[in-house]
Amino acid sequence: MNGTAGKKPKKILLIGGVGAGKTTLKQALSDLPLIYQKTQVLNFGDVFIDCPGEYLEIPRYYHVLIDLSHRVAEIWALQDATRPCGIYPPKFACVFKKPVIGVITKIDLPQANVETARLFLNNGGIPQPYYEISALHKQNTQILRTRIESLAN
Ligand SMILES: Nc1nc2c(ncn2[C@@H]2O[C@H](COP(=O)(O)OP(=O)(O)OP(=O)(O)O)[C@@H](O)[C@H]2O)c(=O)[nH]1
Ligand SMILES: [Mg+2]
Repeated sequence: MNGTAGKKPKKILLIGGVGAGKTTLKQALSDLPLIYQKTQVLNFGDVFIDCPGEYLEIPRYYHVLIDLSHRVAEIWALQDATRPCGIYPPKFACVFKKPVIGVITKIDLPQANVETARLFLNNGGIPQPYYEISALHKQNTQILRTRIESLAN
């Protein structure tokens, strides 16, 4: 990761529904090829903890996300802008004792509805402002890189 050489980056937990774009965002920010591979198990990287979307979609796994949150500096909560339903229960972000940062993904797609995605994140108790990005086209991702670099300081 640029700008973090010699420093130990603080970790980020990526949460979001199945297909929200967690792994693609991780790849984009790690300068890895953008290769689709369904996340089947927890993945611990230097910066990101990436988990299967089922951990958010199936309430009996919530405790895993809460346990993982203790290992990270902040949580990035992704919302797919093309998904017509919200995935975060009301005020879900309040269960974490770490900052929760909202990231709206897939804004490049014609069917993306960013306004609705904002409402879903807001309903989940995730505070604005939100990062609105396309990981696939690396649109607005530079600001997230800067965020990671600031965490490493
Ligand atoms: N157009 C577009 N497609 C995206 C974007 N981000 C991810 N995708 C696509 O959405 C699909 C799912 O992306 P993943 O990154 O695997 O989603 P995930 O959140 O890791 O999903 P799970 O591992 O199932 O939890 C892939 O086909 C990606 O290429 C984006 O910003 N724009
Ligand atoms: Mg994944």
